[in-house]
Amino acid sequence: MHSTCHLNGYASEGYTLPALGYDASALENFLDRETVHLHHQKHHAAYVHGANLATAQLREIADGSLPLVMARIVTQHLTFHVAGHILHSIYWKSISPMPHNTPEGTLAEAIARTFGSYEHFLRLFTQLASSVQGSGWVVLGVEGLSQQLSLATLHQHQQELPPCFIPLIACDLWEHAYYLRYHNDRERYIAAFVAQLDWTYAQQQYTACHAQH
Ligand code: MN3
Repeated sequence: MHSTCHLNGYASEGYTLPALGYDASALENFLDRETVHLHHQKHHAAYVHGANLATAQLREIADGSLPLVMARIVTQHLTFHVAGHILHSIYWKSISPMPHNTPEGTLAEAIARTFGSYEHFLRLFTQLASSVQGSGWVVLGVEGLSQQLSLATLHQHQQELPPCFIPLIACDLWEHAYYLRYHNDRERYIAAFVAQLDWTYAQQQYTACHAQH
């Protein structure tokens, strides 16, 4: 049986908000300090809190402290919040103040093999990001069964994502991610995100996934 990929660096007791890894004002070329601060300390933190709350509620449903009929809605809450937490954790690692802006090594080879070239990948990624309606994400990931690179567009945080999909690069397309600086010009935000891409984490994650097989 195949072992499953895991997200590097996030194993912990319960769900915890990871540190940004850089100052909230360090991305000024891309995003203002207020956007980064609110996004991390309020929005991302709320998903962490929601994931822990839903986990505790499931335990209480199981022991009879809460009504059994709540099980379905609470698991839906759990999925929503855990997915939000995971994607935001990847988002903060997808960008950096001093980005390694070009993929290298085995990941670069896989991108060229899968999409034709890095330029073709960027064209596709940008188009998919632009095509998301309402709140959602565009994600480059590894499909865990066949270990192929794959692209996904998500509605909210969790809808339209195949199972066993390990995200490498994630672009948040919810309005809270960009509205203070870019207002309704999401295209400009997407282009700025691509310019700020850092492939360091994606390469580590991709290598770790393949090392398990
Ligand atoms: Mn967000």
